[in-house]
Amino acid sequence: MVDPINQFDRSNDYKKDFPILKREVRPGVPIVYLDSAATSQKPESVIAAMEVYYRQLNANIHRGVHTLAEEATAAYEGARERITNFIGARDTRELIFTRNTTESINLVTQTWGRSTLKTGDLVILTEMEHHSNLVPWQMLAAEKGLRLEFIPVNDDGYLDLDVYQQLLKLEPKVVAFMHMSNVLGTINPAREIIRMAKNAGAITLLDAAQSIPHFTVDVNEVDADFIAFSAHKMLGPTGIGALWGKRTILENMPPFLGGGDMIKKVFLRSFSANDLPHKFEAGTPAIAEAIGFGAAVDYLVSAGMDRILQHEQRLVTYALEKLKRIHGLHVLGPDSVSAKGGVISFTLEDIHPHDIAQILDSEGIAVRAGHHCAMPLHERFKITVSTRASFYLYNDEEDIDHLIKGLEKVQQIFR
Ligand code: C6P
Repeated sequence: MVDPINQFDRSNDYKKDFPILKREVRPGVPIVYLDSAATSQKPESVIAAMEVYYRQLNANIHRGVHTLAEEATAAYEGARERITNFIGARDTRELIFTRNTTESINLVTQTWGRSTLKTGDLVILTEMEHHSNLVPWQMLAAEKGLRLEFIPVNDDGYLDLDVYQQLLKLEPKVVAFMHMSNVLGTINPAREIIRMAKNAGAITLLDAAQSIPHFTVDVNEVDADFIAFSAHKMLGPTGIGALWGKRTILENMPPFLGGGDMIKKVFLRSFSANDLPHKFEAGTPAIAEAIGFGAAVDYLVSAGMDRILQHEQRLVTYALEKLKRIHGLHVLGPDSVSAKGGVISFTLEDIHPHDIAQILDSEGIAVRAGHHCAMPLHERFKITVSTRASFYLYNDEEDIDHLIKGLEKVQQIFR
């Protein structure tokens, strides 16, 4: 009998669905794409869905009564429905299209935060946050006189939940944190963190930019009040993301941007806001991108989220095993896959990550070098930058073998 998981691992049929993975970066040098945490590649079906919109359906939505407008609206709203289902939600009014995770978080700080929080209120974040879940809160804190506290990260790359427990005694109004670290790969125990926050009476925001693309996130199970994510990290196009929020909270929030589509009635000196989700979607939205986002979700559903996580953890196990043998290489974060997704950041002796990434690029290997928009986290580990390899369903062991060979070349050059 064929073991479906093993077969998935060895043959990796998914690669063939991604046209870009067939290209060479230079003649004779095929691409080895290990930068999916920055943005994922797009399968043929996503590219085709967007092309169909432009070739056959192109019209503005929610406005016209002509055939094209009706079909485009149905495709856009159909995508919203599929994405809503994908995260286990039941009500499409709770799924707001934004530009990306960053905009989703800013929507929360600028509407819910600005209208609800008061001077002296406490917001709990973590030391591992991406700048997207730090700077919007810092901006609001400066405007409203809020206090910010941070759950520390221990040396192994996990959040210190004992300190968190103590911080909760200070009665925070908000706990906002990332589900999976884009640097350490740590998968935080979201359900537990949210349960503790709720017991303390706080509203919760989950930055799911790196989790929803790679494993099942069910909104009912994690029970956050807000969840932010981006299409481009989950096989979809750039320029579109989503904010999911609990309806009772969204309904009481003031609108974000003002303009067309977000209104019910407009007078010269006032307006009334539209119903959810349109209240938060001002102006002509990213229609083709929403349709591409829907197609991306279809692809992920047919691949199977559990298989994707299993596959990536298998790759991480394989990669960690090989990386450990490289002298002078230090992996940041958990060295066990049980709480780690498909992200490995590391330092290699005192070789600058930009040099490492450049040499790897000469071999066709794409990795990310720098602070990965997490400067405070790097500071926590007393470094400024690192090199990061990240995986998705289209990667295989061969890609990792290329990475290891590339790193050996880096060492030879610097020796
Ligand atoms: N991280 C990375 O290379 P946007 O840019 O809005 O789509 O996503 C922002 C974001 C928020 N949270 C986390 C955990 C993220 O990883 C990211 C994006 C990319 O790590 C680009 S900096």
